[in-house]
Amino acid sequence: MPLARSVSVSSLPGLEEWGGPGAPDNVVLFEVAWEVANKVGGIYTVLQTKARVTADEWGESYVLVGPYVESSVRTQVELLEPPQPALRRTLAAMNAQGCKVHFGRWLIEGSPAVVLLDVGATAWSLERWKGELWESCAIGVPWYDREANDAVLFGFLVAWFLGEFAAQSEERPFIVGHFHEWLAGLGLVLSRARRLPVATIFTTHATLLGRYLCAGSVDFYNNLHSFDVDKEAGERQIYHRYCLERAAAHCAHVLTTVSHVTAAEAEHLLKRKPDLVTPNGLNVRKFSAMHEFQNLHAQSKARVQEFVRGHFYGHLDFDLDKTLFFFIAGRYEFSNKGADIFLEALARLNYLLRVNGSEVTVVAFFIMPARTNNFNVESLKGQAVRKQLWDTANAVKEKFGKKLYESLLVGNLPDMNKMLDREDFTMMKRAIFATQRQSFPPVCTHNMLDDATDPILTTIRRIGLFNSSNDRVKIIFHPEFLSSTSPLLPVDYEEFVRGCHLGVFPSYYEPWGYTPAECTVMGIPSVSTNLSGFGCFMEEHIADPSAYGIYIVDRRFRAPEESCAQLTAFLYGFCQQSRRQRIVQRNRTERLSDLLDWKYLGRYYTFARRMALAKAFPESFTYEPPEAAAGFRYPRPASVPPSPALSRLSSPRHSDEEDERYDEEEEAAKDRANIRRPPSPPGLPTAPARN
Ligand code: G6P
Ligand code: 1S3
Repeated sequence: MPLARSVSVSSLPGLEEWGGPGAPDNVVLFEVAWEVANKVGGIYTVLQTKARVTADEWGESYVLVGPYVESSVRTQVELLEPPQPALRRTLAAMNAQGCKVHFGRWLIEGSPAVVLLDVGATAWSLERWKGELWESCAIGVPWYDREANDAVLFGFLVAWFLGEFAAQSEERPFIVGHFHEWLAGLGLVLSRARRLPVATIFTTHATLLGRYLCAGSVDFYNNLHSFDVDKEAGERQIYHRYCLERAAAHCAHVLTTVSHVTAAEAEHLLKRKPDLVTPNGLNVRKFSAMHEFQNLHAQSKARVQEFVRGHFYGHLDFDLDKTLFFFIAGRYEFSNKGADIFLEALARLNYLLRVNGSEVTVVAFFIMPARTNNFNVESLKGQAVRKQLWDTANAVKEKFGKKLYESLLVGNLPDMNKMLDREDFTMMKRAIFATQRQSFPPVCTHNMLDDATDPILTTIRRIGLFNSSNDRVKIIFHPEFLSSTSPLLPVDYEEFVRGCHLGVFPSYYEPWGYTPAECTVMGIPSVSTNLSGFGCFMEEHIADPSAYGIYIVDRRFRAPEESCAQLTAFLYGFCQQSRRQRIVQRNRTERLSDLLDWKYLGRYYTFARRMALAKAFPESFTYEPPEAAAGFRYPRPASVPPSPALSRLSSPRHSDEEDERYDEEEEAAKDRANIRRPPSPPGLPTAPARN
C-alpha cells in the first residue's frame, strides 16, 4: 500500500509555506558574520543552509560579508568581478587605499554573492582603530586577545565598506545590515556611531557570559537575574569582548536570538530583551522514495558495524544484530553539552540491562574533538585484524569456490571432506590467534594529550565502563571530528548519524543545538533538553514529542539527579523497542523534518528585516507584527494512545502485531483532523538548584 505523508507542515495553521512577499524594492541586504565561507561552528551552518531561501527572496540584492580566509576561499569561493557597478566602485575605492577586498560566489546552494575582507592586510591600522574605538565607544581591547583584535579589524573594515557602498550608490538604496554574534558586532556599532543609513539587526547565537558561566559550577538559570555582569566578565578576562557584544545588542535597531532560552539569557546578561526569536532551520533534502532514508540507515549502520567488529576484536561476544548505536557529538564542552549526565545515565543503563538480562548491547560514541597526537596503536590494530580476517575468509572462499567449480564441471558433487586442506586450516587458525588480546577494547581511539585530566576519561574511570565483556554498554570516545578519509572509521558525519539509532544531546547550555535537528531531518530519533533551543521549539510545536522520537529531558525544572533518572528511563525505554517499532518511530521522526526547513523558518528573518527597516526608515517602511508568527501545533500520531500517562515513555510502545496493522495513511487523516493551536509559549521560570 502506498504510504502517504502525514500532516505536512504547510497544512498547519500559522505555518503555511513561506513564499515571502519578496524583497522590498531598492533595498540591499548585507549579512555580516565571521563564519561566511569560513567554518568555525554553528553560525556557518545557519548561513550555509539559509543561503538558498535568502537568495531566492533577495536575488542579487543579497550579499554576505565575511573575512578572507585563504584556505577556505580556495575550496569554497569562486572569486569574480562584482557585476553591480556600486559594488565595483566600492571595492575599487577601498583597494586603492591599501585594503584587500574580494568579491565572489560562495559555492553552495543559492550561490550567494560574498564580499570578503582581508583583515591581515590592514593589520597596520589596528592600533589606530583601537584608539578610535576607545575615543568613540570607550571600549579598550588588550593586545594579547587575538580574536578580539580580529574583531576590531573586521568591524572597522565592515563599517568602511558599508559607508563606501552608501556613498558609491547613485540609486541611494536602503541598506539592511544583519550582523551575527559579537565577532561581527563592531561593524554594527560603528555603523550607528557614524550614522550610516543602514537598518541594523544583531543576532546573538549565544552570549559570551552565558557560555562561560554555564561551563563553571554555577546554578545559572536560577541566578540569571542577579549576576553582576561586569564583575563576572571582568573575572573571566572577557570584559572587552562582553562590551563589544553588549554594545552591538544595544545599538541594533532589532535584536534577535535563536531561541526563547537564549532570549531570557540576553535580557538578563546583555540587558536587552530580543525583539524577535529567529529559530535555526536546515536545508531539508527530500528523497523521492519515502523509504530511502531507512535504506540509508541500514547501509550506514553496516559501516559502523564493520568498525565495531574491528574495535572489539577478541571480545565480540555480543550480537551485532541486537546492538544499538547511540552518540553524542559537538564542541567539547563537557558539562554544557551534557556529556557528564550522559555518562552517568549510561552507567545506570548498563546496570539496568544487566540485571534485567537484556540481550541488547549499546555502543555509545562520543565524537568531541580534544587534543591528541593521533590514533592509538590498539585501535588501528583492531581494524587491521578485522581486515586480516576478512582477507583470510576471502582467500579460503576463493579456493573453496574453485574446487567446487571443478568438481561440478566433471559432473560430481564435491566431497566436502576434501574441500578445505590443512593449509586452509592453518591459515584460518593463524587469523583466529591474531584476534586474541589481553586487554579490554580501548575506550578512546586516540592518544590523548591530557589523558589524566580529560573529563570524559576521568568520568569513565570513576563509573567503571571499561568495555568489559560483562558490560552491556560499551563506550568509544573518538576525540576528533569524523572524516570519510579516516583509516579508522572512514565515514563522514552525515553517514555516521544515519547509521546510528539515537543521538543523545542532554545539553545544559545550548542556544539552539543543530545536532538533534540534523538527526531529525535524517529520520534518526534524538534526546535533547528543555534548556536547548531545539528542545523548547519541539516541545512548543509538537503535542507528544517522544512519540516522534524527540525525547526532551527536563533540565530546567528538575534537579540533576532527577534529570539523569529521566534520561536513563528514555535510554532504557528505547532499548526495549523492537526493530519494527524503531522503524515506525524513525518514519515519524523524519516526518517532522518539514518543521525545521528554512522554507518555513526563513520567515522570521524576513520579519526581522522588515522591523529594522521600519525602525530605521519610518517614513518609508511600516511593520505590522505578523499573525503567522503565532503558534502552530503538530498533533500526536494517531496510533499513539491519547493519555499522556500511556504515551509518556518512548512510544511507539505497541506490539508487533499492532505494528503490522499500522496504517500511515489512516494516521495521516486522523492527524489532519487533530491540528490545534497551542497556548502561547511559556517563559523561563526558575529551576531547581543545579548542585
Ligand atoms: C531500515 C531498513 C530495514 C532494516 C532496518 C534496521 O528500516 O530499511 O531493512 O531492517 O532499517 O533497523 P534497526 O533499527 O534495527 O537498525
Ligand atoms: C552556537 O554554536 P555553539 O554550538 O557554540 O550557534 C549555533 C547556531 O545558532 C547554535 O545551534 C548553538 O546552540 C550555539 O552553540
